[in-house]
Amino acid sequence: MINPKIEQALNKQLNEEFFSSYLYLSMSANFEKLNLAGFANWMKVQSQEEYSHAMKFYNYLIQKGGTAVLEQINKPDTKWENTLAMFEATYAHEQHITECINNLVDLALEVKDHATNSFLAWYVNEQVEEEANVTKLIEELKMVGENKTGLFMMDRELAQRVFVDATATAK
Ligand code: OFO
Repeated sequence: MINPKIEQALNKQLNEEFFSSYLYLSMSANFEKLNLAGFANWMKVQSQEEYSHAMKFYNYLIQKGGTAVLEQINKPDTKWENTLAMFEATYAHEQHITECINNLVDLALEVKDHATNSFLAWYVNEQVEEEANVTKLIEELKMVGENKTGLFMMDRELAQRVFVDATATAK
C-alpha cells in the first residue's frame, strides 16, 4: 500500500513533469519560429526527457498500488525576449523542480517510506545533471553575445542532441 500523503505528492510531481515537457516543447516551437533548428531540437529532446520523467512517476504510482491522476496541465509561456532569456527561464524552472524533488525526499523520510526515498534518488541525481547542462549553455550564450556566427555554431552543435531514455535503464 502507498501512504496517501506520498500518493498525493507523487501525483503533484507527475503534473510538474508533464508541465516541464509542455514548457520545453513551447520553447522548441519558439526556436522553430526563429529559424534556430538546432536549439529547437535541443528543447524538443528536453521535452521528451521530461515526458519520460513523468512516466517514471506514473509507473511507480501504479507499481505501488496507487492511482496516477492526470490533472490539467497549465499553459506554458509562448514568448521570451531572446535565446538567453529562454535558457535562464529553463534554469529557473529546473531550480524549482529540484526544490520539488527535495521536498518529496523530505516527505518520504518523514513518513519513513524507504522505497519512495530510494526511488527519488534517481531524480536527485538527474537534477544535478540538468542544472549543470543548462548552466553550461547559459555561459556559452553569454560568451557568444550578439555574435551571429557564434549563435549559428551553437545551433549546429545543439542539432546533434538525440533523445536517450535514461529512465529505461535506471534501477
Ligand atoms: Fe528537468 O527534470 Fe524532470 O525531473
